[in-house]
Amino acid sequence: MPANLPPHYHEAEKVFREAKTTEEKIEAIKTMMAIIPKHKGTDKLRGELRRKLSKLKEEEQQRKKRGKKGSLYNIEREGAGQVAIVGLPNSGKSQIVSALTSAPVEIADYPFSTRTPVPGMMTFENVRIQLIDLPPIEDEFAKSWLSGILRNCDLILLVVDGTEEPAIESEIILDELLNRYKIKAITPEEEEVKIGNITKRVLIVVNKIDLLDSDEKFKDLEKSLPKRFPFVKISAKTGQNLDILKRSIFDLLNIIRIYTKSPGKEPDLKDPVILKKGSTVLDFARQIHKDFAKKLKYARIWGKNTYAGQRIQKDYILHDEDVVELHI
Ligand SMILES: Nc1nc2c(ncn2[C@@H]2O[C@H](COP(=O)(O)OP(=O)(O)OP(=O)(O)O)[C@@H](O)[C@H]2O)c(=O)[nH]1
Ligand SMILES: [Mg+2]
Repeated sequence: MPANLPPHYHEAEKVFREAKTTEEKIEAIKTMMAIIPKHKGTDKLRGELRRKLSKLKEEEQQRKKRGKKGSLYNIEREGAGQVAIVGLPNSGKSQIVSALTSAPVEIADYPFSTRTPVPGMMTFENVRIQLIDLPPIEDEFAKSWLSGILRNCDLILLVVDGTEEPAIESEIILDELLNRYKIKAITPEEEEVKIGNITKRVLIVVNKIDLLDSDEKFKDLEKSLPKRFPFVKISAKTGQNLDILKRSIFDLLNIIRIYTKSPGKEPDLKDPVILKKGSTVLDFARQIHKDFAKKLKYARIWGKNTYAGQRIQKDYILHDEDVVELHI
């Protein structure tokens, strides 16, 4: 470091060292560059400052880009699961979200009416599940942020128009998911894989069945799909089979509801703890409090496969709607 730097410079350097944000750092470096005397002895230092400044500017730009995307289109997860609604234009995606939630979606008889993601909460029994209305899957403008939402969600509803060709539409959407978004659709029986292509469970929703007078198309659908994906046929307009749709969404989320109970008291049936299918008593305790998990000795259970109050060990695998009393 050259010895002949003015005191101002060292002050500016201190500001730089203490700066917390990239913006503050950029300002401090600019000040340092303005103060530093320009001669041979400071050549190296000035070069370093210039490099630092351009790196910081780049960082700042990246951050701004991310911030913009994040604040507009990153949908924060709420409730017991997040479900992305995917399909071709006009298949009724927004109508479905409107029928199941109170989200302010736009429904229109022209294609590409939805341009941005709109989240809404659906209630199934005592759980809330988040649905996200999305633009049509082939919307070029949505590609950059749609990818993030599709990769993040827990389940994809693949909505097809029952009055068109549901089998062909399903194939097109499955292809788009794989080729454009690198998402491999899997059936409930298949294992999720975390390496390579991302895998997601899908539920095919054949919509607008109020306009159909035969079941012919479902036979086609079953026959022509490459795998046996689960499907439900509904009318978002008349509400037909929406209860079945809700139950199917819940089932495919692979979650269970566990109710907590304190000794001698009634269980709290309104506010279940949500866990992944296959979770143990220890996982449940961990979810409630990490100290609980450490101190847990045993638990009692009131469930479908056990007798009332049966004592169970920490590695016992829980089932949907079990009531559990933890003993520490
Ligand atoms: N008869 C009938 N019409 C429906 C049904 N669901 C949706 N529609 C109609 O289909 C048209 C398209 O519905 P939207 O929900 O806007 O379709 P979308 O898939 O969200 O369309 P984009 O946002 O453009 O991709 C509207 O005119 C709806 O009223 C249904 O179950 N039955
Ligand atoms: Mg729409």
